[in-house]
Amino acid sequence: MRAAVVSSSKDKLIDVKEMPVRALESGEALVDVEYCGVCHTDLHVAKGDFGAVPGRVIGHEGVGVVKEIAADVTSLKVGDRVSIAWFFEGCGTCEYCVTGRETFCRSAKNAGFSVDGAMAEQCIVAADYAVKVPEGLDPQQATSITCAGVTTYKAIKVAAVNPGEWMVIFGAGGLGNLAIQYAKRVFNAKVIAVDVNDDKLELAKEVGADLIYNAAKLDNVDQLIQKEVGGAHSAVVTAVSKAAFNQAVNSVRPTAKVVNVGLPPEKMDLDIIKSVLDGIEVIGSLVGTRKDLEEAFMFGAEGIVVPIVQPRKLEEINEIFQEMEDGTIQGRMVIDMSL
Ligand code: 8ID
Ligand code: ZN
Repeated sequence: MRAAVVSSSKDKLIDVKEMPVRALESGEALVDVEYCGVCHTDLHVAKGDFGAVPGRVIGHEGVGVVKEIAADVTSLKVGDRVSIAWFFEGCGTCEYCVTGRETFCRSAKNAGFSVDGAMAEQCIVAADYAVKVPEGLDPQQATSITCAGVTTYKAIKVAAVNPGEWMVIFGAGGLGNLAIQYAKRVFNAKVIAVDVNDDKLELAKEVGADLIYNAAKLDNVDQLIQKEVGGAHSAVVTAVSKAAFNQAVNSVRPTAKVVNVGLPPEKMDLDIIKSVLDGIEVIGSLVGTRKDLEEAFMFGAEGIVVPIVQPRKLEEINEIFQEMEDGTIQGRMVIDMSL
């Protein structure tokens, strides 16, 4: 099978090459991958931001059809359409797994990082962890919900926003565009989008943002948000820049939750006095559970949330990463394995 593999050469991030497919073991299923979205996390993995993983097949916004199951698998059958997400498998027995916090399982496996992922013609999954894609949801759009959608849907739950409250979303890229849609159309919040790129902000407006700010053109976005709405009730930060995390804390009103989602390999500055006097909570949020993904898919299947996707060839992965670095992608690029 053809696969996108983290390169060990310094000249490029990814090698597209032939890989063998091993035999299935207990509890596993073999999936013929149809599509796989390109998440900024794949770029972090390829660059070694979480530790070098040369030889690893990347990809965790995978969607495909089950081709084969191990003899003991009962949760999937041949022909089912399933997703391949970053949360690939948990231990199933630890305090996190048994209390609805399975993504924090200390021995969780992550597709495209600690185990081979979905940016390949075929992928072996842990059958009980491969969430089914519902009927009526376009498989290409489903890829975006498999990571960008579920991650932002979950982050908004963590932010505990109430209907009619202001939520500020930093970063209007692959995750941010869906964060705006979930915040607006599912949680009924009023949404402020902040990005450094006018095209992304235009698209943010089209999908429902009430207010948009370009942080590259205005150097006091946080103060503008304080002036305009009295500070947001909560913030979700998907930007890949420390500056946005700092601005988020300064954009919210007292007792707000600031939910950290983006993964720039940097440290944020947190004013201790402000955090205490204003009762600000800063919380990390990591993808979503299988149940969160099932819910996030449902809003896609019902047409309430509509991912913006563009099909690309597997061989274009290095160019797509360059476009991601340059900030020129609108919505999500999706590898179409049939191209
Ligand atoms: O579970 C998680 N927490 C999780 C799941 C999936 C992805 C976290 N992530 C992480 C990714 O690893 C990445 O660090 O979320 C981040 C965003 O992923 P993405 O949405 O896939 O990336 P993108 O499409 O490149 O969008 C990033 C946006 O941030 C904007 C860019 O213009 C782009 O639209 N941005 C940047 I870079 N600097 C900004 C700034 N200072 C900014 N927006 C506002 N202010
Ligand atoms: Zn992702």
